[in-house]
Amino acid sequence: MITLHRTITSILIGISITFLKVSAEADDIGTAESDQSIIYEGIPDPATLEPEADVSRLEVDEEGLVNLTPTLKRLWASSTLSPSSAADYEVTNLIDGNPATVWCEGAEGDGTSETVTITFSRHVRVTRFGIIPGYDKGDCWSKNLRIKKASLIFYSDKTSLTYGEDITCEDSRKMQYFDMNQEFYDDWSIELRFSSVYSEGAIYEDLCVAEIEIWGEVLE
Ligand SMILES: [Ca+2]
Repeated sequence: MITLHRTITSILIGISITFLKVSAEADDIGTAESDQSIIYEGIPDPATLEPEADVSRLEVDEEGLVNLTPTLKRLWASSTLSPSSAADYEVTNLIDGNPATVWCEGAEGDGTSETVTITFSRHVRVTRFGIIPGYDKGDCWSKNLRIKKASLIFYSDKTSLTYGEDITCEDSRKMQYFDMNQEFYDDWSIELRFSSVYSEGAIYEDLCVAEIEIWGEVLE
């Protein structure tokens, strides 16, 4: 399902779009929060955790892969929808293990070109990327936009590209997995950039994502 043939040209265009987006966002202040940044500062190696430590999200699957999500250093979104009376849409909702809580983009338009950036705190090998590509709560799924296509762009620092892959999601409210094989060192990042959406039934022009998961192995 992953297209492995992303060209350097398209990647460079993507980078240019990033810079353009930064400029555009300067005009959007007041309509959406931006520069959302928080998160896990990293946790100890699972083998060294104290018994009372919360290891609930460090599960190991049948293939021996570790859920690397708790080892993330930073999670950042290019924009975030302002909270409503019903919920907030913070980027941390992407990794809280609850499909009913979501991150929603807060930019003008349908969310294409918006990004979520995941930065690692450890040297890891990522072999599987999982995503629930919409708002997995009641009829919120159909009322909001869902991810159709996105790019996973890998950075060894803020500007140095290492590789990229495209993914296509089903319009289906389940965790969808994409195989990959990429090492990341401390401070290396994956940028998730949305390129098209499903909009059938939507009454809000907000792209929402319920969860992401990153599986692989801790190398050091
Ligand atoms: Ca969630």
